[in-house]
Amino acid sequence: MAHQWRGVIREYFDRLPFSESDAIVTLGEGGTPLIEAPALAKLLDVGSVHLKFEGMNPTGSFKDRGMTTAVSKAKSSGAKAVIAASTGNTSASAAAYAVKGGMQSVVLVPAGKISWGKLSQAVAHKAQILQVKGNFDDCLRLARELSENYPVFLVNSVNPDRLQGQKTAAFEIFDALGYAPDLHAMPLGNAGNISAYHLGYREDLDAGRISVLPKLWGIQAAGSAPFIQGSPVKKPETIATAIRIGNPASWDLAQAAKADTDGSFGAVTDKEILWMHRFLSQECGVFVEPSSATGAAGLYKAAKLGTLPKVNSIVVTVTGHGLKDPDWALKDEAGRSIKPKKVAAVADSVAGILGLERNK
Ligand code: AN7
Repeated sequence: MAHQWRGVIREYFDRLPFSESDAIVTLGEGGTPLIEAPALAKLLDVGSVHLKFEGMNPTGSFKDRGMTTAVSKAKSSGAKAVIAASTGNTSASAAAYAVKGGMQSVVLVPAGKISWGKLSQAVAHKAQILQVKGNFDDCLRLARELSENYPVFLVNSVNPDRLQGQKTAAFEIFDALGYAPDLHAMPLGNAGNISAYHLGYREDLDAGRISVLPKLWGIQAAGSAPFIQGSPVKKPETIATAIRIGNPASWDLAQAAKADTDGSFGAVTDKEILWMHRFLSQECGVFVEPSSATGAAGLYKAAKLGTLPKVNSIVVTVTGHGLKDPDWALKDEAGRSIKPKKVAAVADSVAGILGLERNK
């Protein structure tokens, strides 16, 4: 019988604050693959590692899970327009879901600091895009202020409906494995995602599906690491533009996630991020945007330092697709651009270049 995944609201209807009279705006998000990564397990010297590949969502990032819930609630409340501040992925997602829901979208992005893949999505989905002279934190302050005083509905993760949708990733991991991992790592930016996983695993615990919460690890870019510094960072800098955030909105929720799960925050340099970005593509077959390699990079750093706790199973969320920000894949470790060789269309000469010997 034909079956198609119906998106996270319908798949987890009984665990989300929705009723039959609510509008459901969906693009079929969720149901993303949980991919075993033995090469990473070997690198970390643990029993198993699975990658939750959130780049497989309809707009190419984990944001779609929370966007279906936030935009559905906006639609149900009669909103005509939604607004979001974004380092790129939220704007792509908000723009697409607004179109699906028949609404206008307004997105505020830091000028010159979002990848062109993400910008192209917001343009394609006819968002009203404004490049703000400032960073993400300025964009979010503006978006909040506008939504408080004008008829635009805020769909950033400070909107609790976002976390409701995003928590479904934790449910999916339990449903796929039949258990919760011992440790779960992810990149940490505005802190919506780690807060949502905490919510999801907590509900699994309270429902008796799992007996222990996975240790939640949130990893930041070293130049943009307020959770390591212990206070907001005024001028965040990193090549991982998705997580170039100095003043995370879900500060308290992230602290609670760490405390409640015996978790940890960490930071890795841009070089460490790019190293893991390459490792995931070359050894695991999973192409992610650089920011998305941050969680795995933090684990590898801990393993090298001997601070990775003795655990058997690990899940790493890789949050966005490699095609979002593909320039980094076209550079080698020294930063030189990689240009595939041009050849004449002659088999023998191509074989010679490839170093192949003719079959006997
Ligand atoms: C690929 O799009 O904040 O800690 O405005 O795009 O929940 O913020 C994106 C964040 C990780 C961090 N990985 O997650 C935005 C935005 C990717 C991201 C994060 C983001 P949070």
